[in-house]
Parts: sequence; structure tokens; C-alpha cells
Amino acid sequence: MTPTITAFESSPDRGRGLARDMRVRWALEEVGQPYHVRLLSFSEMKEPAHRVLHPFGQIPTYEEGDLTLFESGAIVFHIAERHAGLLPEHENARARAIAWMFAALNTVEPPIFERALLTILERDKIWYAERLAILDDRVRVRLDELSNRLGDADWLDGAFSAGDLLMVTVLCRLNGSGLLEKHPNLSAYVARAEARPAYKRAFADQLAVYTASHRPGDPHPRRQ
Ligand code: GTB
Repeated sequence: MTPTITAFESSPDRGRGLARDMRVRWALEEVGQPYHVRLLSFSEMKEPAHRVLHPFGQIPTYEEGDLTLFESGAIVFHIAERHAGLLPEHENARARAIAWMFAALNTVEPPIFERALLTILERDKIWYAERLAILDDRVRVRLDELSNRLGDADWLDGAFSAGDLLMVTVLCRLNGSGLLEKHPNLSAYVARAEARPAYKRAFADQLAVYTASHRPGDPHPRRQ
């Protein structure tokens, strides 16, 4: 059965990989699973029909037969469990890859997301510069730690996994901040992931929602 995910009809980044459907699209592309996309406006996300799928009225969601899921991390985990390619077979290696998934979402993403929100929502506030410095420091600490652990390896723990996929989508939020570039191994890590054919397909499909050649309602191979 072909799953259906939800995504923004109109994302603030105009489909440049930052909204969290990107990680779900990427995971589906990595495992070779075709999917449909249902685009939602902000008001549609808050309607009862969508809240049945997502209690917080957000994207992404995932529907497959009688299964509905919300939370991008849970969706990526589900995809990784159901298909080969995103989690190692060996049980200890698999457990460690899952730990990296949690680390991406619970340890690395919070300061990065908080910083991103500040730069979007509080630029005109008198506390902006002071708060930005505090959050920059928090992000720097995490990046130092992550960089030390990655060292000169290609991926966080052996082969590319769902842990890397989530970590890279988190680090992408730092584009334009100048923070990632202080760690050449992290910049190279992100570039390596972005060079994966599955990432490129997912990015192109998200962007296609916004390109001039596409208008809502036009046929799209993966749009429902
Ligand atoms: N923990 C949830 C998950 O991982 O799935 C969080 C889901 C979430 O934050 N969804 C956002 C949403 O639906 C979209 S991704 N927001 C609407 C709302 O809450 O009303 C967050 C996001 C959106 C856009 C950008 N951007 O354009 O830069 C970046 C990140």
C-alpha cells in the first residue's frame, strides 16, 4: 500500500528542505518506497479532520492502510523498521543507530530550533542580541561535541542510518548562521548526506510544490 504524508501547501522556506516533511520524504526515498503527498494550508491543519491524524494540528503525518502516525521521528523510525537500509541488522548496532535518532531530536535539535525561532520571531526585540549570543553558545557546545565524536568518519556509527538522516535535517537548520562552518568535518558530513540521490529527490519534490512551473492542483507524480 502506498503511504500518504502531509506537507505544507505554503511553507515559510518555500520548500527548501526545512519543514519536517523533508525527513520523511528523504527516508521514503532512501528505502525506495513511493508515496503520495497531501498538501495542507495552515487553517486546514487546525481542522478536526486533520486533528484526528495529528493531535497538535501540524505536519507531517503518515497514513498507510489503517495506520496513522504523527511526529517526524516516529514516522522515520517506522519506515526504518519496515524497510531495509536505514537501520543496521545487528541488534547492538541497531540500538546505537536508534540512540543517534533520539540524540538528533532530543539533544541537538532543541537549541538549534530555539535559535532558529529567535531569529525568525524576535529579531526586533531589545533582548535579541543578548539572547542570540546565549543560544549561539548552546549550539556551539553541541556542535563541538558532535564534531569530536564524528571525527573523520563518514557517518555517526558505521554505515549511513536513520540517525544520520535525522541529524543532518537538524544541522541543515544552521544554514546561513556561520556556526556549522566552524567545524569542517560537520560541513562535510552535511554535504555528504545532501549528495545522496535520495536526499536530492526528496529535496526536489518538496521544492517542486513551490516552483513556478507547479501550481496547486497541477498533476504531480507524488501528490494526491
Ligand atoms: N515534533 C514534531 C515533528 O517532528 O513532527 C513537530 C512538527 C512541526 O513542528 N510541524 C510544523 C508545523 O506543522 C512544520 S515543521 N507547524 C505549523 C503549526 O504548528 O501550526 C517546522 C518548520 C516549518 C517551517 C520551517 N521553515 O520554513 O523554515 C521550518 C520548520
